[in-house]
Amino acid sequence: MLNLILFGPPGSGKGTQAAKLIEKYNLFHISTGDMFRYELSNNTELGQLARSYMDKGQLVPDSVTISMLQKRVEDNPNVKGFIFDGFPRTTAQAEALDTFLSESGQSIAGLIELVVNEDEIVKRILLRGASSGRADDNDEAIIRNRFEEYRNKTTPVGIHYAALGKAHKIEGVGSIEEIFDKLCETIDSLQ
Ligand code: B4P
Repeated sequence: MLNLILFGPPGSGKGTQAAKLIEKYNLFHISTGDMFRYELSNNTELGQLARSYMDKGQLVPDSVTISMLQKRVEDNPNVKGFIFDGFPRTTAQAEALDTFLSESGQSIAGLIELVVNEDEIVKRILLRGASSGRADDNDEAIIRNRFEEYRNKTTPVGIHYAALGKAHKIEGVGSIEEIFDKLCETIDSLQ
């Protein structure tokens, strides 16, 4: 199994690149952001809970996120591997992921970080906000709060995998194709 974490700040292009990578490598895409938005659009209890955090640019609590993610992994035992997009976002999520993967003899092959600066992020997300209908994409203060959450709570995840010798960085500014090529080079070096 090839299990990859696509890492980087909000709006760094994780979702954009994951869509291309799953086609090339035939992997199963898990985006926690997409899962929460699905629950939200169906107005489920989980969706309502997630909305109260997402609309403020805050992370949804670990307890909720980890069990949702674990279930999605366990529901798909026969895939070639997973691309985790937007997960893990805290050290507790990373430790939980490592533990439940190891329980089935699996592990993370690598974490690949898309490096993009804050001003570029704000520009991209506001542009997306014009058409996405996402409440968290339309307000610069909320976008900057998402970046702050990333800086405080999510960057330790990169450090966690760097300590295991599994972290890789890629410049995330440039054309989508250029970034995709660099990602593929890194993934091919892991196999
Ligand atoms: P996510 O859905 O993960 O949202 P994101 O960070 O905005 O997306 P991404 O980095 O994938 O950017 P994209 O490719 O779309 O999270 C949303 C919220 O859900 C979080 O704030 C949090 O509240 C909650 N959540 C999710 N996971 C969680 C977890 N594990 N724990 C707790 N809470 C969680 O790209 C962005 C834009 O840039 C697009 O418009 C795209 O077209 C553009 N773009 C992409 N590549 C580009 C390039 N090379 N050049 C120019 N523009 C580019």
